[in-house]
This record gives sequence, structure tokens and C-alpha cells, in this order.
Amino acid sequence: MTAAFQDLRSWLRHLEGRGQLVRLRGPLDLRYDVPRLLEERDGTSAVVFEDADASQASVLVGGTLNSREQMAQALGVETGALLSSYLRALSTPVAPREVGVAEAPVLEVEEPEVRLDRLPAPWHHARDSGRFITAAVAIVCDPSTGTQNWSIHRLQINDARRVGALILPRHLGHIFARAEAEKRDMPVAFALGLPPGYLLASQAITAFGVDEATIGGALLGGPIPMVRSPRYGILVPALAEQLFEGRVLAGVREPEGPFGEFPRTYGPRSEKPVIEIDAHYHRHDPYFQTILPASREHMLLGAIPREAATFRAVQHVSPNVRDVVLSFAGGCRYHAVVQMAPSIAGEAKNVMLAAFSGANEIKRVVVVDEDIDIGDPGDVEWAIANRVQPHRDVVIVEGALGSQLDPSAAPGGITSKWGIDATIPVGDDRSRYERIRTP
Ligand SMILES: Cc1cc2nc3c(=O)[nH]c(=O)nc-3n(C[C@H](O)[C@H](O)[C@H](O)COP(=O)(O)O)c2cc1C
Ligand SMILES: [Mn+2]
Repeated sequence: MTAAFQDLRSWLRHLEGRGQLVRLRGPLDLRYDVPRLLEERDGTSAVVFEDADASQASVLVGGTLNSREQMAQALGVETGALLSSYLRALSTPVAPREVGVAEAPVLEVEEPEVRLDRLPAPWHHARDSGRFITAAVAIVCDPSTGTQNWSIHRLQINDARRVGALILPRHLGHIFARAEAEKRDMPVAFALGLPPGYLLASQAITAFGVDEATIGGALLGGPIPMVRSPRYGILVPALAEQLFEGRVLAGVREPEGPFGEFPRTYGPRSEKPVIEIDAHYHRHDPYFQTILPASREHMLLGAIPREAATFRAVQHVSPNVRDVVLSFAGGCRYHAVVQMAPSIAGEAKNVMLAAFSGANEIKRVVVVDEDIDIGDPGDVEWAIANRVQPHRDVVIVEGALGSQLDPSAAPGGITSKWGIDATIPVGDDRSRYERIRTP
């Protein structure tokens, strides 16, 4: 077991040492070359584009997280302990440590002028509306609780100083709605260029008012060093590659999208909030990080926090749950599989109902027995084929909140949810369900 990685550069060195990072030289087109090269290496290696940025201001890097194994290495734990360490982090938060400017490489350089149009942000998918920043962690302070909130939002580069953002109805959306009701612009800091542990913390499913930086501290085994941002006094990761400060403008909406998203469909064009960027800081020779939407990286960042939140929810109704997985085909968000060993009739259905509350986007829950490999979609289908009577085992809940990015959902992301109890009914003769095997 190694130590957790505290900044992007040390993580990239680790990947390079293991042959899981490639460096590409020569001018590459941000629209036609970069996303294809990222897609080709998706799931295997990170890609550093040495010369993709014509202005040479920063070095583009993508695909920095490719597997559960890499995720575990980034946190300094065994792969099998990912879920348990995330659960532990949720229950034992560690407050960040405030440091001064001298200990904050992210403030080494201040750009004299904000020029978002010069950033090497790629054009990711064919029908996207433009170039997007996809790996920036938005940090805001909620005046009602006095705590900060972390989340990632795609940012469409509108011009040199403005971006458009998709803000789905979660914590950041809630904080912005209150600011807007009071006709206040909302100060925001964007930390860009972070190692997997920080990105994973930003995706935590928590109660409102929990600072994701404290989950990050727990995940990384010690307080995260954070520095006050010069303009708005927001605490930001001192070891990030780049920092942008700005305001989400109250009462302003401009067209944003379409944008290729994690379900492998396009999120539609619509009027969305606008952020004006007031200041740009970075390290010397900074990396510019991008996350290719719908890549393994995007999927895994969604999966692990949701698996942990779902595990927590089902633990409250049963001591017999073993594991939870969100499938890749379901975008690591929509389709959950829960593995358990039911001991009494009805237990699996209660577990299913609890799993729906693990995360809003969960649309289907399948509950299976311990002998099913929940990481193998074929094995899960085998359980459904052989252990399910739909009239008895399928539950449908109508009119729930799902994902706005699900093209089949009604406006606002309203969706039906369904659960399938694919466990052998308690009390049935189990030998009838036994899997054949050769002697
Ligand atoms: C690469 C990536 C891109 C994301 N883009 C968006 C986005 O554009 N809009 C959004 O609302 N959520 C997006 N998310 C999900 C949120 O960051 C995530 O749900 C977060 O936990 C929300 O935090 P909050 O509940 O504190 O607001 C993205 C996640 C990842 C990993
Ligand atoms: Mn939050």
C-alpha cells in the first residue's frame, strides 16, 4: 500500500512509472485530434499533449483515471477496499488545513488578463456547441450554513471571460437559487488540475451542508491544504494546477449545449446560468486537465460515491447486504445491482426500496443473491432469467426525480423507477436454482 496522491503532478509521475501515461508531441487539433486520441486510450492510459496548446501557456492532460485499480492506488488502498474506505471517509470527515500563499503553488502566477478563449479546452464530441472545461471543481460558500460546497460542472467557453454552466438540482443549484432569489451574484472558485482523490471527494453524495473537502481529507488520509482565494476569500486546494475566480450572475441565462454526456447521448441546448470569470491564477508550467465525457474516468467518478451512498442506505434496512455496483452500460448512475443474502421474506424488497434513495439518478435496482457476480452484467441477466417472476418480483414507482440527461425522462428529469428482486424466495427449495458445473 502506498500513500495517497495529493497533487496531479505526482499522480502523473506515478502513472508514467507504471507505463500508464503516454506523451504526444506535435501540434494537435483540439477538435479533431485530441478527443479521438483520448477515446483510443480510454481505460488504459493518461495522455499528455505536449504541444496541443498553441499559446504554450499550459500542457493539456486527459484520461488521468482509467480503472478501479488506479482509483485505489490514488487513494493508497487495496482495490477491494475502495467501497469500505469511501464509506469510512463519509463517516469520519477530516477538516482542511488553511495554509498561506507561500505554501500555495496554485497562486504562483496571476494572469494579467483573463483569456478563457486561449485555454486548451478540447471540443469533445461531434455535436457539442463548442469547447468545454470539464474537470474544474466549483467551490462556493453557502451563507446559510457557513460551509463550502464542491461539485464539477461542464463549462462552455462563451467568450474570453464568460462560461455557461449546467447546474442540475443538487447542492450548488440550491445555493445559487437562494442567491438569485435575493438578486445576488454568487462568488465561485474553480480549481482545475487535481488528482483522483480530490475529484472523487467532489462527487460525494452527502447531506446539504457537508463540505466535500472534509471527505477529501478523510479519503487522502490527512487534512487537505487550502488557501484563501485572493479576490473572494474562498478556501481552495493549494496544490491545484489552476484557479479561476468568478461570479454566477443572478438573473442571467444564455444558450448552452448541446453537449455529449455520460449516457452517451447529447444533453440539449437551453438557456443556462452564466459565470463571469474575474481572475486566473496557476502554477508555473501548469497542466490543463480535461475529462472526456462518457469516458471511464467520468463513469468511475460517478460510480464510487454513488455505490457508497447506496450501500449506506441499504445497510440501514438489512445487515445482509454484501456489495453494490453501478453498471457501465447504465452510465455508472442509472442501474444499480445489490448483492445480499436474504434471511427473511420481504427483506430483498425493502433493500430495493432503500437503494432507490442512494442517489437521485438511480433508475433501476436489481437485487441478487451472493452467488451472482455483480460485476458481470451477463451473470446478473442470468439471475433475472432464472429467479424472477415479474408479477411478483418487479416494483415500479412512478413520478420520481431521476436524471435530466435521460432522454426518456419527462421535463425536469421526472421518471419511473423499477426494481427487480432476483433473489431466490426465502423458503424455496434452493437446489432447483443451483448452477450446473462439470465435475
Ligand atoms: C466529469 C464530471 C462532469 C460533471 N458535470 C456536471 C454538470 O455539468 N452539471 C451538474 O449538475 N453536475 C455535473 N457533474 C456531477 C456533479 O459534479 C456531482 O453530482 C456533484 O456531487 C454534485 O455536488 P453537489 O450535490 O454538492 O452540488 C459532473 C460530474 C463529473 C465527474
Ligand atoms: Mn455538496
